[in-house]
Amino acid sequence: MTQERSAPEAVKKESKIEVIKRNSRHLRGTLEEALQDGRPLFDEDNVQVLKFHGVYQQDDRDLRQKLKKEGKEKHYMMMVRARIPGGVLTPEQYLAFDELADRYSEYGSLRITTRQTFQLHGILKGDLKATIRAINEALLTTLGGCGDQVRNTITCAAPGHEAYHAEIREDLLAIVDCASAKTHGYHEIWLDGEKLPLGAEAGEEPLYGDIYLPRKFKIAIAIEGDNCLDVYANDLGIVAHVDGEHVTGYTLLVGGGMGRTASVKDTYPRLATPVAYVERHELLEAVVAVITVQRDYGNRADRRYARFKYTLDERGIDWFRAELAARLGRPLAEPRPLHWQRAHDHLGWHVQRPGYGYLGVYVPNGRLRDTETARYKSALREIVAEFRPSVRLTTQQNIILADLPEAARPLVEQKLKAAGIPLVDELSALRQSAMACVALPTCGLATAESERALPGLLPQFEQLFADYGLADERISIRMTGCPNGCARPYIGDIAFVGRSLGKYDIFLGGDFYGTRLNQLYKELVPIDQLVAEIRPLVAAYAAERQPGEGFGDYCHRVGLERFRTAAAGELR
Ligand code: SRM
Ligand code: SF4
Repeated sequence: MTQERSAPEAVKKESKIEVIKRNSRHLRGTLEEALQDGRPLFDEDNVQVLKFHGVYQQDDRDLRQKLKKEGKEKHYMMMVRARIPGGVLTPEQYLAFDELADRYSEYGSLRITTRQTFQLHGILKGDLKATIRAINEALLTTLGGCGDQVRNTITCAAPGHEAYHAEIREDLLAIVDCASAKTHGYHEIWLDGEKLPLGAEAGEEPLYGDIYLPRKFKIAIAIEGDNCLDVYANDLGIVAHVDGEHVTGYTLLVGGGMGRTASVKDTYPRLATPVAYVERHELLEAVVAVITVQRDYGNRADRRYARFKYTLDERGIDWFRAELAARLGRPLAEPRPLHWQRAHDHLGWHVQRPGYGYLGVYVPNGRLRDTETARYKSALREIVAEFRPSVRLTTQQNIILADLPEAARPLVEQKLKAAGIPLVDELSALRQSAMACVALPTCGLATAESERALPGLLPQFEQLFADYGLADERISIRMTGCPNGCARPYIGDIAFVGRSLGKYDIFLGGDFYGTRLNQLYKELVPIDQLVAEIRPLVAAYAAERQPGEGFGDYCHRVGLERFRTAAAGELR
């Protein structure tokens, strides 16, 4: 395995965060002391170290102004992100999270993320240790939820009885095991683990070394034909080729990423590029080699350019292929051609194996809570407690209840209906594929609403498409509260990217299969004009589309310029 460091380029000047990482003694920082200091917040160095432990320091942004006026400090609270490889949970683990949300989250909710894990928002500093301990007692961790390391590794959440499902799971867990931080500091801080003797930390991180990766690193394993998880948005995308029963090998794609900064013009989203094919037994070695290339060559001076995509674009894909081949000690095989037949989430009832099925349940923006109209949290708790399904969180923020006996299906569906939770046939195609990131009030980077805004927009868009006889069209709408792209907006048919409170940039022309970046259509559009801005394009699409052509494909084919330059109202 290629874990030794090959000579890195001379690093010009390390960014502040690199220094914090280096001084943290493998992520210990002064967290233990800080947890005892009675203050509601952590200092800046510990805030950075905490991310590696799966914790973000936030404040309730709804309260900011009021507290400021009253001369009080912000209402600090933590977001805790678990690491749940492939989104798979036992019923006991699901119930443990459900209870943690009741006990410690100020919002009383659980949030399924676009990388198929759970986030708990609104955890006060004084409850942090108990929360993290409880997650570990449920045999899960938060280490690797965030920070400059390999993040939650994702895969298609749909279960199946064919051997390749188990093989992919095995390969995913091997990657997770190998790419997880090994620091003992996590156990020392949160689980009262015995402390290592001074200096013994030196060899703790064979893969990451003292300063971990230059930036976050995301890995996804898709199954050939099904891009439900947006494989092209990952630093390392892995596509499993199957012969119907077994995995025959994997195609590797590198350099995907969504993040951009609106004011920094040379930051951009990028689709991962296919670079090589590996046999199944070669996968782990290849994954480690790819990670080490980024570890050794990624930009450690300026975090804005530290993602793998910039390393690759700066040096070129040919350079990368040569570097990877050198690290593996053999020439690379060409990537296999990739074809996608589906990309929607696995909602509704599906046969899993004889006598058993799984039910994909739509969760609006991944937020599990009880409201006046839908009791997501309590209904799912009751169902999981009674029927003991295995639970799978999807990368489109939904939930799959797996291993359900067929006889349980009507009972489960009845419970969902009674709780006001729609089944898949009650949902428009548009709603099934819509996603919004968290944004306000917890995200410190949000410049606009997203999770709280999309539910108000969806009925208007449903009406718009219905007006043109397109109610059943599969169209992906994605919304984010800033350009960072947490709901992967730049590969949706339609995206609204928050720029300032109430104003969004509109992006159009991606495709439903997530294989093409969309284009900026209009900037800073007020939220109440989003539907009107899209209407002329929907009208033209309805009139001019080719058979089977998706909305994004149509926009891409005819070009946005025609609509951009049309006088307002002319095409409505
Ligand atoms: Fe994200 C930062 C939420 C998936 C790109 N993301 C953040 C933070 C932690 C804000 C912060 O740094 O203070 C957000 C916390 C909000 C909150 O209150 O919960 C946040 N990101 C999320 C989640 C919860 C969105 C969701 O609605 O589900 C997703 C959690 C995933 C997980 O479980 O690990 C989430 N973020 C993504 C994705 C999608 C993906 O990975 O498939 C992306 C685009 C892909 C990519 O990484 O390029 C993404 N998040 C970012 C970025 C931009 C990174 C960049 O390269 O520029 C940031 C900002 C940063 O890292 O500086 C960010
Ligand atoms: Fe926050 Fe921006 Fe990510 Fe939305 S896209 S969760 S606003 S960082």
